[in-house]
Amino acid sequence: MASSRTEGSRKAKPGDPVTGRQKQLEAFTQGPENLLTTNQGVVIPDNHNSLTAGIRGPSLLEDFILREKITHFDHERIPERVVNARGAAAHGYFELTRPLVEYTKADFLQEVGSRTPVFVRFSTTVGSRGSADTVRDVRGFAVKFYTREGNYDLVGNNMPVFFIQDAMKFPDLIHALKPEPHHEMPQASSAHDTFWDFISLMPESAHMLVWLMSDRAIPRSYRMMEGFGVHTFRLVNARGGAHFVKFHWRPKLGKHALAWDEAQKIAGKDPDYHRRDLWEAIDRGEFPEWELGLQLIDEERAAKLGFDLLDPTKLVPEEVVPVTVVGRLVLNRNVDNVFSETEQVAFHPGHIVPGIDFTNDPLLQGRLFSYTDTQLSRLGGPNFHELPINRGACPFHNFQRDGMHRTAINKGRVSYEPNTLATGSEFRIDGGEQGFQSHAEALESPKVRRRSPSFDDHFSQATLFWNSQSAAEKEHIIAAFQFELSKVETPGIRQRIVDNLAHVDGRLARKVAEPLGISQPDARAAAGRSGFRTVVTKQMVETAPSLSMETGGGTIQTRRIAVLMGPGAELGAFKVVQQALLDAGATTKVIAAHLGTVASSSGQQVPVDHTFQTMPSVMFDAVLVPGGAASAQALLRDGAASHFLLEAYKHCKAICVIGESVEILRRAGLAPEGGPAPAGVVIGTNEPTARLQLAQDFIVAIGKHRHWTRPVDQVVA
Ligand code: HDE
Repeated sequence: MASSRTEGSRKAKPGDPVTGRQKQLEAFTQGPENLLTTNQGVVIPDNHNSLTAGIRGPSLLEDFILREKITHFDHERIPERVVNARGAAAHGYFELTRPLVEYTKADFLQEVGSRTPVFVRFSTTVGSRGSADTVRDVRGFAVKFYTREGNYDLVGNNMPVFFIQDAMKFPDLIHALKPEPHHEMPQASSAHDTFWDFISLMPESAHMLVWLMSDRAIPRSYRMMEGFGVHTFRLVNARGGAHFVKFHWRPKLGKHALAWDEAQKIAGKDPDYHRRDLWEAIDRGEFPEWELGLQLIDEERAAKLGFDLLDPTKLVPEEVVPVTVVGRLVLNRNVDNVFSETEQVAFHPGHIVPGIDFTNDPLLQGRLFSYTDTQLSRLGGPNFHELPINRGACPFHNFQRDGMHRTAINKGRVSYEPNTLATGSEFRIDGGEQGFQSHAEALESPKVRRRSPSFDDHFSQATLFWNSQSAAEKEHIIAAFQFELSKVETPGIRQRIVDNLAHVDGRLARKVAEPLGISQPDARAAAGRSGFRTVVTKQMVETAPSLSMETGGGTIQTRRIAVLMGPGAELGAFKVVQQALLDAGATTKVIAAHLGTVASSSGQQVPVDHTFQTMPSVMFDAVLVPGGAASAQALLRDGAASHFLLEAYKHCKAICVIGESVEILRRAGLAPEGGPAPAGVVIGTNEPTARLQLAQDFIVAIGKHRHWTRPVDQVVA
């Protein structure tokens, strides 16, 4: 029977009682439309006072207006997602830029230029709904395509591999990772004993661990984050021919991270940092964009990769199988209501369309029943597909009936198939080739409960990832391991981790162990533990540069630049630099000691956006300090102003100091006179002929995102 969506388009017959009632309702709703009513439509005369017996007497139970309001309020919460509870989402579209007819019959992947509406939800994994955005964590990257053949959900992460190989271990992983059950601490953090205890006994997690300790786990923005389907899927063409496929989302703005110290500070200063960033960018019309890239692999190639494509702890380096860009994802509309859309959206890796299929990845297989199951308790019943955000864009009809929160009004006496009594012919099964056809993979084997030996190599790709990082990125990974393990109270757990790490890289293990008060890493001790496999496979490449986030430079579009100003600032060179930044798509904000205006050296009143007290440096990508002796002196006298600049310096951000303002760095022992400027610090004068070059140098420095090689240990901030 038709859903209410299809019923809405049904032709009305004369005398149809429903049509009559609809007309009547339409006429009614024109009445009190701007007046507050109860849920039954009764106009509410007073929304401030309860009904009481006498002016100072007790409230009356008969006050249905008060009762309805409070009862609804009492039930406003639904269970938060057991994982990925904290999310931010937006609407947009996917546009195909390269036809995939050869590989898949999926309708939305056929015609170049075709656009499919999408809803995308980003999330952290471990924290609860009210936790902070910038914690060290894996980010969810879930995309719902509303295609003409049904909804297709690509429910991925911002890292291409996962902690475990088999769904059987997922509840254990999440129990270990979540706050410890006796005191519910720590929130949204893996830095505690139970996580590392479990992980130290699960060598298959080694690859994911180095990703989690890398800068990938602290993205600068959702807009600057890659996405991955993680599992290997299949594309199936009209002839039934299949290819394995790995999905990649590549951000147009480049992939960038925060500094760890910065991420922790932002968690306090603005816990909504990532969701605000996404919201504001879309609000300003700077629509975030990603390319969809595919790695297409035939069976023959798959057999030669040296690892099992069904193992979700492995990735296929782009250097081995290149990524082909086939489309773009654009997010261009913020949600209207977070609960109705971001909260109630129900993703499911099992929502697929003809032309896309699963593989036997045992982690993926386990997800296929879990996601419906979780919605049953989270969204309260089996009709969550009727919620507006989850409804397919194409008609859907079947004989499923009733249940909690059913909104469709199914008509007629027939709710079974086959039948001869239904009046329409639209719900037939035609028995032909139409619709979803599973890839006819040949299967004949005994039932087993055993891990495939082809999954046994737990470390080679962790080593590949480590070897592919820049020197600075390696230091960040070491520091992250040290940070997390320093929070682990049980020395034996710390020891097991570094023993395992010795199988990834000897130096990594030794450096991590240094501040932990434990013995030297012992690879043999790790290898002797139960469940440990010492299989090492030669990888097809020794390093994969695509795994590093450090690139030569890129756009500065949408970057936020702080301008530190004191009274008496010279605006000449500053104005040229500011204009160049704006032309390149960045924004500037003036920060000063107080709101209102600040007077320049020529007496011009410059409007102030924020104060040093209320807007910290961690909210910006770079800092610009105009010249002028009086301004520089004022900034030097103001601890908050100097701290602002030094903290940005410590977080390796691009800095441009003009004229006398260089003194702020000098006083802190940075940028000594006569010496070369530190990496990413542009020192300029007010000299008119040098202004354009100054602006250019600063833009290049911002484009590099961070200057991680800058020595910062001595910086007090
Ligand atoms: Fe999920 N996962 N997951 N997961 N997952 C959920 O579903 C689960 C896994 C991922 O923005 C839950 O609707 C099991 C891998 C994302 O709404 C739940 C297993 C990957 C999101 C669930 C996995 C993911 C979820 C919680 C192992 C990366 C958020 C609420 C078999 C490819 C989607 C919900 C959103 C959400 C179960 C493994 C990604 C409980 C059992 C691997 C991005 O059903």
